[in-house]
Amino acid sequence: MKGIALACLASILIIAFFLFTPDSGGAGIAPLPEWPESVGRMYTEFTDTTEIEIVSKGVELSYSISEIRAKAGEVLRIRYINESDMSHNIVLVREEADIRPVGIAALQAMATDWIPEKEMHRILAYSDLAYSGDTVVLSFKVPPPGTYPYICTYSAHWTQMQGRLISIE
Ligand SMILES: [Cu+2]
Repeated sequence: MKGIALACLASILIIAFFLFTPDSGGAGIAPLPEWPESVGRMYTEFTDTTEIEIVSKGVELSYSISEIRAKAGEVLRIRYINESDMSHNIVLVREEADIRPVGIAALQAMATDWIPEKEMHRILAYSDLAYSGDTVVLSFKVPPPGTYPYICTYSAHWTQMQGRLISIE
């Protein structure tokens, strides 16, 4: 009987502890996600202007950096070095839902270097088309906090050739 009473008391104390312990932090700011060290695919340097280099090599449809973290409002300067065997570009769109319409429309936009004029409202920034061996530079102001996909719109590469710019406060 004494044992049961003690167990009850212990339970009440545990419940009371969780009920009355204040939340830690409390500022309402979600912590930034952790990024794996090994990926080597992001930049977190915060200066007024951040310059990064993105490279594509060989026949793979990919960017050497597929995740960029940058501060909203700063100028991000991307040097895109195309060491691959094909042409590529970098097109930054407003949201995930823009990838497909921009990618599909680009298939009929050869005359404008694969930038579809009718979908410009979905595009935030874009580079020149980089032919094999070319380096192109793309500069833009990092948009408000959020996630912005970037894709290659050359010849249906958009289905695989993607990255994400994560704008943080
Ligand atoms: Cu491409």
